[in-house]
Amino acid sequence: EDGSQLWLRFPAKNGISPEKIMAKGNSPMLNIARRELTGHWQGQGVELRLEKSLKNLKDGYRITSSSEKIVVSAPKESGLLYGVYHILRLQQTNADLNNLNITEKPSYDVRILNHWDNLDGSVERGYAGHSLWKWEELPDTVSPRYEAYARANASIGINATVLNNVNASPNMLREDYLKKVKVLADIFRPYGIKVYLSVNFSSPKVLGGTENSDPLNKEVQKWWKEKAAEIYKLIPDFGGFLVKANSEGQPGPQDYGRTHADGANMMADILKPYGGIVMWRAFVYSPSKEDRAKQAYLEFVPLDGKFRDNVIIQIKNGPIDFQPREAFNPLFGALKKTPEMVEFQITQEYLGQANHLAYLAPLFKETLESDTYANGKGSTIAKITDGTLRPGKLTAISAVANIGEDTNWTGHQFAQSNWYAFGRLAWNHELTSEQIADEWIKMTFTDKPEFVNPVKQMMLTSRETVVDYMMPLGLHHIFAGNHHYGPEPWGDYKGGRPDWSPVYYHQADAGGIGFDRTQTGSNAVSQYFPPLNEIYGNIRTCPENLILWFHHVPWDYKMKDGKTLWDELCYKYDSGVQQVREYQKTWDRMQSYIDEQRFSEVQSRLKIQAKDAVWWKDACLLYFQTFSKRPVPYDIERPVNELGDLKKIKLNMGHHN
Ligand code: BDP
Repeated sequence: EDGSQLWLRFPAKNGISPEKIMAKGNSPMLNIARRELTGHWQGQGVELRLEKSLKNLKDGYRITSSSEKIVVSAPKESGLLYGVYHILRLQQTNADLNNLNITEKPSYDVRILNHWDNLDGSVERGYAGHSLWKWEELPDTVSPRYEAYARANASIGINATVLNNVNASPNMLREDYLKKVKVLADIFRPYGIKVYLSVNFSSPKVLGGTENSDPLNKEVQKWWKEKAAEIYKLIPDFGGFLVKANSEGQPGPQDYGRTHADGANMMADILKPYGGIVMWRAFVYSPSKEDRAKQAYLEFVPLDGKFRDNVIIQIKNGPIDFQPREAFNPLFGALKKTPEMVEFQITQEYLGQANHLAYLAPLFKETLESDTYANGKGSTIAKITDGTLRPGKLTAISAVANIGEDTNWTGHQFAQSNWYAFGRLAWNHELTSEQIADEWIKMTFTDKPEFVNPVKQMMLTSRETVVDYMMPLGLHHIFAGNHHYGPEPWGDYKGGRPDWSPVYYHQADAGGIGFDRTQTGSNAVSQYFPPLNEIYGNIRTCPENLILWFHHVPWDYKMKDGKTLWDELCYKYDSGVQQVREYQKTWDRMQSYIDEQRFSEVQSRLKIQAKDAVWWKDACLLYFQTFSKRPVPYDIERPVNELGDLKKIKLNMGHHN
């Protein structure tokens, strides 16, 4: 039992006989639906019915049932396939299959994974082994995992994938690579998954030998046009481009004095006749005096209204970078005319990578449910991005994948739940974290309540636990420089970019700690709509879980529970450590309910997590204590490390920033 089956553990016995499936047509997609039913469905007969009148459901479907028959009806075949996975999920979680009356419509049109996979097989911020894509073997050798990947995604409603890193190699667009991409696209297509590529803005110059890659240069436009024709000839349903431009050293339109809109529109015009889209990333910041958290907003708000309608701005959930907790990105809602999509990170770059158990649905939900107030109260990020408040626009949601060639796909057995949770929320963002965890546990392990309940509790609290032992109360980016795994709050890379140094983010000094983003500081609060600018800007009303994100707070500041800030910080770190110890106890009690292999793999990773939590707590408290000059409250665990020793730890996990 190695976890390779993910949540797809349908009964081993055969399913119903082919005669009990009523479906017209023989397309590859319908045949997959049939195969899943004959392989695994053990209930009443199933009718799959295409119904044009249900057009409003898009990729969705209806399910009705009696004891004799289940009817899945949908406007498109993709809906029928998703409906089949829905009933299989119901069967697997032991739901009552009679008298069903279900209507499902996806929250987003494009539900997309972003792989940060390089052509050499490495994966940027990947912690589950090498890339799943075997570029050197393709197009001739086809790994069975390509189809398994497509099936897993289809089972949760993911319908799109970007195959390569946003730090894109121009070579991705070379003819030989496109032929490899075509093979993957052909495998994914019957599972309803479209392929997209990250593109390097300098591709025309690098590959085509044009003088430059200026988006207004006719030669450059011609190159892209021909490239698009070549791509669509191979892959007629190709989805489009994802672009990281003028960000962290990547080339972009600004290299030629053009704007992000000039760059995005040039590509959008070329993809438009084919139905392709451009996902243009808002993750831009430069080493200027301006607070990094403000830069995307400053860059993109003036361009609102200047983008083509097949451009969508892809925005990270927070304004810095996938931290355990961030305030939401103020760009959400600020663009009134331009479609916006969220970019989450499933791979746990900043949440303990593949060693720590962190169930991320609560983080995803926290963002989606954040009220931007852009159109008055109730303007949640979910409603801004799903079309409710911006009707008639392209809708999409994305996340950086945590998938690699590891047998269990994601490194940590529990990291599978984050892939699962993203897919489920992309399909229906109203599902709760608890519902999703409940399904996932039952499908992945067992439905015994003695297992489900404690494990669910552990999952539901796990992200907050990571926040507590790493960066409570709104602290952020105090990771060791290149690998983003362990703590380095003392990091001060003199001579380098200030906004890559931890001391830039926590600002600890004798007076207190935290980044002043109020009017007396960077005034990032002004980028939020009223009343949020006031709420965040006032230390008395700012939510305490973001207090050090928005304020420089005196060490003796009285928190709502009456403790001083310093004591509160100590208790938070300690509670993070204690929680992980509880998870170890919880997990050890679960041994008899599941297989030995997955049990012991999780057990040994929890040991690492417990050690790391202490490492974080000691490093941060001992270091911050050099400023606060106050004792660690006497009833919490004493440090077991010396600050000097912790400062010497160098992990060999090299990376650029
Ligand atoms: C950061 C990563 C870096 C990515 C960058 C991005 O550290 O590897 O290239 O984001 O999203 O989180 O472009």
